[in-house]
Order: sequence, then structure tokens, then C-alpha cells
Amino acid sequence: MKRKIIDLRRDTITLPTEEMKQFAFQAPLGDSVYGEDPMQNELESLAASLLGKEASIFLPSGTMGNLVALLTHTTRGDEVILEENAHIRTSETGGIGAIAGLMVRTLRGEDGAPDPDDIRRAIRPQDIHYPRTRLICLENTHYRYGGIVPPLEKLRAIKRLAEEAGLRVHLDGARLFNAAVYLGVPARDIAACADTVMISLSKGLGAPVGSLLAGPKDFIEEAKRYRKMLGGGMRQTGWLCACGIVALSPENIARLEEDHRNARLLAERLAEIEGLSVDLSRVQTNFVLLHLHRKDLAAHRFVELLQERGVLATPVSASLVRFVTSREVTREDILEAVEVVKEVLR
Ligand code: TLP
Repeated sequence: MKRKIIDLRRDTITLPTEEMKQFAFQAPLGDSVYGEDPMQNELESLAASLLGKEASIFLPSGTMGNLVALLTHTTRGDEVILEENAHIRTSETGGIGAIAGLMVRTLRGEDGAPDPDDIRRAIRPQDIHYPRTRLICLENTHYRYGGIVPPLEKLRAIKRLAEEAGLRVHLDGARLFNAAVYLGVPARDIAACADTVMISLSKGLGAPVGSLLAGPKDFIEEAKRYRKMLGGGMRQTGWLCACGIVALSPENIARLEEDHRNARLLAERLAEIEGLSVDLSRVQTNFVLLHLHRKDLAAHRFVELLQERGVLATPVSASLVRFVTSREVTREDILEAVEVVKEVLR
């Protein structure tokens, strides 16, 4: 019997639900570039209110949302402080340099955010020789550290020091709702640690496409110009935005808890297997980072062997493998995947 494919590579594989499709197909449409798409207008208001911001704009991707934020907050040659492994620096094709023309000052923060004292020291004094420190970028959940949630108090301290220093804060909240569900707080409480926030609809929330950038009204007005400049004016967006409205429903947000439970189950079962380890304290949302301790088996080979047996994962380094849970995998799939891992290691 052919095995079902159990796809644990990413949460971006999620397909729209029946409810999204039904809602999308009856959605009224209009030209969003002129503010005439009713669904886009509704989605933008909904996101702004969930994030506690004055306004928001819909964009085709998280990468464009972050880039528009960078362009709107800064002037070419400014410096941005970022956690060393932030997605904006590592995985957005260098747009921060190539398009926004910004200097990057990286600081390490193993819990997902740089230390406030390190940030304080990194802020440039006024001097004709120096670039101007303008912006701090945060990320929650932190992608490269395995979907971890930096402590809220730390983010609040960063926001306070930014205000004192006259800096702005942008939050890459591609998985902000995962963080909110993990902490048991409304997303707006985390969003309050930043002036502007980008959220993705197309990851665990399951919409096919789209992100939102939220912030103060005048900032969002300016951001609309950069969205247009980058080609993000998408005309009749209503079908996509209707899916986004369902994605942001309270039930759909609460459902993320199921992905977190599945990740925890996977992590706990994998941690019991000899030759493997998982830092369970860092399995907080829908990611599991698995450490392979076998000299005879590199991560990429291990992943190939899993794939031959229908389980998809991502090798991250020679000894590290990433698994991501989503609506597309059930508890039964997780238990099945654990059996496949055992089979491969035998
Ligand atoms: N991450 C992608 C890849 O780029 C690795 C993924 O598969 O999850 N911020 C964070 C923290 C992200 O994880 C991502 C996507 C983005 C921004 C960019 O979003 P998109 O893919 O919509 O441009």
C-alpha cells in the first residue's frame, strides 16, 4: 500500500479551507489600487484592529511587507539593528541592502531577540562619520531558532529604549499569532512592542496568499507608495482577501494550538529515540529542531531516507533537521512520522 505523504517541511504548504473557498467565491470585487475592493478594505481594517494599530495594508508576501516597512521607516544609508539570524537579513534575498540601501548591525539573541543593553551600546552617537541608527527589527516567532517566542518583557524593554533613543521598531510577525497563542495573550499585546508589524496569512493561518503591514495612519499612507513602487498593487484582490478574513477569525487563530500540540508530541516522541535529541524547552510553537548524533548519518541523508518513506522534513545543517506542523498534518500523521524515523534509524 502506498503511504500518504506527511509534509513537515513548512507551514506555507497549507491549503485554503472549504470555508475560505465558499466565502471567496461570493466576494464582491473592485480595483484595490483605487481603494475600491470591499474585501481588501475590510481585511485591512480587521488586521489593524487585531494588531491595535491605526491602519494596515494588504501585500502579496511577507518579504514585500518587511521591505515596504524598511523603505518607509528609513533613508538610504541608515543603519538597522537586527538579531543576527533574523529572516529579514538571512532569507529575504538581501533586499535590505540591494533595494532599501541600508546598513545592517547584527546582535545575537539566542532567545529570539537581542539584549537591550547590547542594543543600547550599538546605537550610533551623532557623528558626521557614522550612519544614522534609525530602526530596530524584531521577529516573533523567530524562524531560524525554531519558532521560539522571545520573552515579552524583553520586547517591552526594547520598545522603551527605542522610544528613549528616538528609534522606531518594526516587528516581523510572520507567525505573530503562533506567539500570541503560545503566550496566551492577544496579538495586539505583542504588537504594542513595535511601531509597525507585518503578519502573514499564508503560513499556519492557511490563506493561499498574503501579508499585512500595520502601523500609524500616516506611516501606512506612505507605505502605500512603496507597495505600488514594488509592484504590490494587485487590483481585484477580493478573493485573496476573503480568504484572509476567514484566516483571521478567532476560531482559525485558536486552531494554531493544535499545530503546537502536534509539534510537542513529535518532539517528545523523537527525544525518546536513541541517537537523537530535541531541546524541548525550545519547542514552543509549530517547529521542532531535531539534533542527529550519528556520525554515520548526515542530516541531508536522513531527510532523503525519510522522504523515500513519505515523510518530508528540512535539513538545516549537517546534524540538524527541521519539522514544521500545520493544518495539513494530523496527530495520526505525527505518530506515523515517528515510526518512520525509527525505521530509518534501524
Ligand atoms: N519564511 C519561509 C522561507 O522564506 C524560509 C518559510 O518557509 O517559512 N518572515 C519570516 C519569519 C518568515 O518565516 C518568512 C517566510 C517571511 C518573513 C517571508 O514571508 P513570505 O514567504 O510571504 O515572503
